Amino acid sequence: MLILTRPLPRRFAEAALSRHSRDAAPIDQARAEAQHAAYVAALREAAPDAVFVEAPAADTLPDCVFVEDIALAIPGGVMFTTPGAVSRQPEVAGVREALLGAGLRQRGALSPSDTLDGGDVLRLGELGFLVGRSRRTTPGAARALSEASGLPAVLVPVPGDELHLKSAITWAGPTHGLLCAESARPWFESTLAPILPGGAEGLGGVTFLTDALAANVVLVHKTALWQGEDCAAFAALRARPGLVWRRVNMDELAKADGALTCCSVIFED
Ligand code: CIR
Repeated sequence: MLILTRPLPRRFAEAALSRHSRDAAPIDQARAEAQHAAYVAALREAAPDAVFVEAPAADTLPDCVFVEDIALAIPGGVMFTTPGAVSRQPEVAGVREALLGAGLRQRGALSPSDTLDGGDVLRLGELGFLVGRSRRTTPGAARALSEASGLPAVLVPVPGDELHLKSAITWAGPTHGLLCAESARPWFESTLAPILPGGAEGLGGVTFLTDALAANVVLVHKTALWQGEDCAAFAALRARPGLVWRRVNMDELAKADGALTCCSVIFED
């Protein structure tokens, strides 16, 4: 296993893209750095066998901590994206250098007319990928991902005004199933469930969570990292056997629309 992260840039608090008003939600840089460090430490504890690769610090790229948007783990290697926000496109060079330097093989490529944020790519094991059609990700990107990975990549509109698909839904594996924001339940039932091969049941079912932030979990080996507000449905899900749940808090990064999956890329093979 190889896990990619990137240091929180010094200008994160002042300059990261954010859909929140900075007056209402100013970011505390020191607190964000501490939260990010604790997140990386939790990943290290969950995967003591993993090789950790840190892309070079880049203080001129305020969103570069969100490496998920830049590199996709696919069978046999890595596919690099062209992120949908122009200001984020220079992030790719440092991530590429770090991952190819660590020995990963580059697979596939987007056409120049396509963009893709990894936050829109949800891997569902051997079933392949769901790809969110968002403001950041174009339909052609799903075709390129399917070609590069040899797996199906099914395009699905993102719910409501979510930034990314994984802002509303992630998968905690076959024992715990899909975690979906309660606010996205109508979207799930009308749009997503009908196109899931085998339905939600084939993926271990779905649990709706009152806090959308909590619906974004990182699964590494048998540990699931989670954050946000708890609710009865979530507590019941965590009581199921099969995973160790570890709570981390990245609420400073959430002010810049970052959730847990955004800050790492996990290459399993
Ligand atoms: C952005 O707007 O691109 C960043 N401020 C947040 C990116 C979050 N990434 C993710 O959900 N995968």
